[in-house]
Amino acid sequence: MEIRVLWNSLMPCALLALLVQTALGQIIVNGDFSDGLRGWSLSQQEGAKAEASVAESGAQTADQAARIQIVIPKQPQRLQFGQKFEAAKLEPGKQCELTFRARGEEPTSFPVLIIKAAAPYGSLGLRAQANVGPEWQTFRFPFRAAANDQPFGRLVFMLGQSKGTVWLDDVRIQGHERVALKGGGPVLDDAAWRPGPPVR
Ligand SMILES: [Ca+2]
Repeated sequence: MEIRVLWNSLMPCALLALLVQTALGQIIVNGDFSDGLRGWSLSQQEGAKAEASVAESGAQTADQAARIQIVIPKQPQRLQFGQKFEAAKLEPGKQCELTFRARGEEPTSFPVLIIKAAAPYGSLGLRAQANVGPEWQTFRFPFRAAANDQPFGRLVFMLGQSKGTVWLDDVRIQGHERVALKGGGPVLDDAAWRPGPPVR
C-alpha cells in the first residue's frame, strides 16, 4: 500500500488523536474532594465571607463535591477558593488543560486563574471565566504554562462576586502534547490554538 494512501486512511484517526493527554504528575491533589477539603483553601478578604464544605454532589451516589456558600459578596478576588502547587510541577511552555465540573444554585459567573502564589501574582498562563447554572457542567480551559520565578503556583476560583452557592468537583490540571504530523501530512500551527468555550 502506498504510504500516501495509508496516510489518507489514517488521517481521521490522526486528527482525533491530536490532543493526547500526558502525565504531568499530580498537580492538583484531592481534586475530586473524596478526602474532604484536604489541599484546598478559602481566602476571605476585606469583609467578604463564605463557607466552604464538602457535601454529596447529587451527581452520583456518595460522590463528594466542594460546596462554597457566598455569605457576603465583594469584588471577585476577595473570595478565593483554590489550591497551591509546587511550581516545578507546571513545566513552562507546556500545553496544559484545566478541567473541572461546576454548578451554581443560582446562575452566576466567576474568574478562574492559574497564577504565581505570592505577590505580584503574575499569570501562569490561564485566566478564564466560568458561567455556571443549576445543572452540573464540565469546563475545559486549555493554556500554555508560563514560567514561574517563585516556588509555588496557585489555582484560584474567584468567587467574591458570585451569588448564592457554587459547587466544584473533579478539578484537574493535565498536560496535552501536540502531536507533530510529518511525512507529507499537514504541519499544525500551535499559534492558532486558543481556549474554546466550555464543554457542556
Ligand atoms: Ca467528587
